[in-house]
Amino acid sequence: MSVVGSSLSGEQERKLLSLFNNVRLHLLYKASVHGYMHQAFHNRCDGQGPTILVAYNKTGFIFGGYITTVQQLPGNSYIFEPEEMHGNDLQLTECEVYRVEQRGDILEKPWRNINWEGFSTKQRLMDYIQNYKPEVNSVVQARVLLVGPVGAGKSSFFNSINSVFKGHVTGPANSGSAGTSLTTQFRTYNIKAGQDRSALPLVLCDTMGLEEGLGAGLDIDDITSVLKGHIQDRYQFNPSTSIQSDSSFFCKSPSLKDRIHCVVYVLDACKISLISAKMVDKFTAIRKIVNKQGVPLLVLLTKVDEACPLVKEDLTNIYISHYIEKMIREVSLCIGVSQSCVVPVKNYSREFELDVNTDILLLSAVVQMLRYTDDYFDDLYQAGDQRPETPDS
Ligand SMILES: Nc1nc2c(ncn2[C@@H]2O[C@H](COP(=O)(O)OP(=O)(O)OP(=O)(O)O)[C@@H](O)[C@H]2O)c(=O)[nH]1
Ligand SMILES: [Mg+2]
Repeated sequence: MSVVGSSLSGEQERKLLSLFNNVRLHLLYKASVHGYMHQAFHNRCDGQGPTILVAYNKTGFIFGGYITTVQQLPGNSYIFEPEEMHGNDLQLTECEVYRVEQRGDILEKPWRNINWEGFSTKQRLMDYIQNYKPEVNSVVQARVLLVGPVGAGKSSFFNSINSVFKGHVTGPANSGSAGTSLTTQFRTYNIKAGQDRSALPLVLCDTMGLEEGLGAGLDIDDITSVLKGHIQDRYQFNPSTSIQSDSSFFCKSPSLKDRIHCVVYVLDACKISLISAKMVDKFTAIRKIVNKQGVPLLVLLTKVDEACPLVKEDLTNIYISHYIEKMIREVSLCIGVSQSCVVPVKNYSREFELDVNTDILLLSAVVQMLRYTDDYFDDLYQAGDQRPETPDS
């Protein structure tokens, strides 16, 4: 693969860098390579954060401008002297756009260790998941509940894990964008793996998205029923009322295998700073219910690719990205969990083919879910209590 090089000389680059404080430049777009088209420019430069545009003309002038976001372009104007700026020559010989990266954007040491050794790591994680056995004889599958705001990536997470075990990207669970939750039913998904396509010892339970308002989105009382194992697959959630005990989807006497063993809050990394106080209140209310049932809680931070350009460019930057590390700290404060409970992932959203690093991150998240499930069973036995036999406690 050929690397696209800058047209700036070393001296010119140093001069440009001296206008900033401790930054480095990353070439995103070069017109002679990527094309002079509007679309090519926006495809490569939108959503990249602060950028600098450098234009070269026939007369030998090098000029340009700095903006914090490409979307900011229309409407912004400043006064300059054309003769001084570009010698009245707008016939460009080249045009480049660089992302301006603060040197502090990248941490010197990863804040969490992960082995990016490609297929061997992926296989090891898949083997761990396939061979997982809950520590209780009466239970063969860990039951993990995904809850979170509308559009956070709950259904996409199931689709992504299913894809990893299928060998290519699939999309059985409805995922996409709508004003309200696209998922309206309670779904309990099995994932098939291995040559005999047997079910993994894991069931991912997908729910309707949470919404701020009362009577909108997933009903909090329904979460209690799901946790206790009362709600069955394909129950149609009703935001204005919780499930009734005479519903055909209501299981009157669930056992330990029907209960939820691990709860996962799914949050969109791009929207952490936008989470409203009302949504935080909802999280707190759910957390109380989850704690009361003695179920461990994990937080899945999705869309890390959209949140951080360094991660979008290369997923293995995730644990050296200063921005993602900051995000994890914010999430842990907002939800009130330790940072080790927050797991970042990138779901498959538009790809056809699998990518090994995406898979490693996704599978690592599942391994955490299984470890937390073990904690749930450990806790049951250590407490010596009879919770499994008395699901209504
Ligand atoms: N780039 C990117 N897009 C994602 C990621 N996860 C989900 N998406 C996209 O986000 C949108 C919403 O994802 P869903 O999986 O439908 O979200 P959900 O939480 O199930 O939403 P509801 O069922 O509506 O509550 C879809 O367009 C996905 O393709 C991710 O990690 N990265
Ligand atoms: Mg969904």
